[in-house]
Amino acid sequence: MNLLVTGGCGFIGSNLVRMVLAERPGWRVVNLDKLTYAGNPENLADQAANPRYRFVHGDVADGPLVGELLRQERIEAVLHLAAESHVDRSILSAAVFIETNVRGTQVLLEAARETGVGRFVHVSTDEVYGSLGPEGLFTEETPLDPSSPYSASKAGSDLLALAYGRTFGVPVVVTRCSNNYGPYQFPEKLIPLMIANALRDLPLPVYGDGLNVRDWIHVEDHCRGLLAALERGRAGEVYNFGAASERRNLDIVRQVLERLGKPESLIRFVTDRPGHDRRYAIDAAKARRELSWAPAHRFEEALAETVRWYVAHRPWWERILSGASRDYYDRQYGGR
Ligand code: NAD
Ligand code: TDX
Repeated sequence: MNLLVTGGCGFIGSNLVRMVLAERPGWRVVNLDKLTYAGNPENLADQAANPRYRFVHGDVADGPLVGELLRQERIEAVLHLAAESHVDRSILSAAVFIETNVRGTQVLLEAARETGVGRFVHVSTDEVYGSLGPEGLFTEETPLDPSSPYSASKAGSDLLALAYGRTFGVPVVVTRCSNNYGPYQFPEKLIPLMIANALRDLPLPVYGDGLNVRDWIHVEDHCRGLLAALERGRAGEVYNFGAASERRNLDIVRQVLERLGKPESLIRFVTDRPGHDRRYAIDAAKARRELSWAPAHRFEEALAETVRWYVAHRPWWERILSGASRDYYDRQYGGR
């Protein structure tokens, strides 16, 4: 099988490429990644010499490049992860989210249509459903109601993917997963940011009252779900992934501090994120039933293991934080 992974140098993509190469010995993986601020080839340095792996530096929105790559590599399946992925950045500057997430997805779908790929997994997010109140879960039938430019761009790309399925017969599967955590997550997202700040005795910026709820899933469980969707998903269908691990942000921040032996006085309540969704929670019954998928990690143990990973890989995140992302950090948190 010749597989194209887009965004393979990011957090989920790099975990996924490593898993595929280890667990699907007959597969060849081509990784198309633009190497934005979030793309780090170091995440896959251990695979650079693998003869079944090829990295291509390029933009998913570059039509001629994408078409040529699919033909030249005889791509049979696509796992599309490339995206601008951070809500706060989409609030500061939305245009690139439309360019990559919406237009980039359409360009890939068009190339998949032209070359007749056998499966196209579009990797989306539970954020397209908007916010829940205190009760209830997102199912695949929940209406789309995105709150941020990021989630609106993901909802737009989901609809394009499903439309390419209906209109042109592209065998598309859309997946919507809850918040991921684990190794190689860019230290702008809640868990790695809080670990990196706590380790440097810097303030931990908690938005609003800290009582917003996210439904956490370990990145390996998500990656296994994506493989299951690729291999067993029905074309034209949507599958939610989640691990039934709802936690309040403040409780996670406290757990991180406790694990690191740092004081709660590092917590700083800062201005809330505009349009901040209150609660996400996933009903993953369809994926369990149809894909024979189930998450394997339990949150508290896996969070402890994740904290240990960031402690052991301090040079990895320090290199990232010392670079261009510093400017973003100053813009996002500077006035607070
Ligand atoms: P990430 O920001 O860590 O990685 C994104 C990757 O895409 C980077 O390597 C980046 O260089 C690449 N990229 C960005 N624009 C590109 C372009 N125009 N062309 C080619 N490559 C480009 O993101 P992530 O957290 O790994 O998320 C991956 C996917 O999973 C995204 O589509 C995201 O919406 C989705 N998702 C993420 C989560 C989560 O909790 N992180 C949850 C559900 C869904
Ligand atoms: O500094 C912070 N302080 C804070 O309180 C940051 C960065 C976040 N938060 C809060 C906001 C959210 O309630 O923590 C929660 C999680 O925030 P993020 O890590 O930014 O994730 P979220 O906005 O929930 O989106 C994530 O999950 C779904 C990913 O970034 C998306 O790519 C994915 O689609």
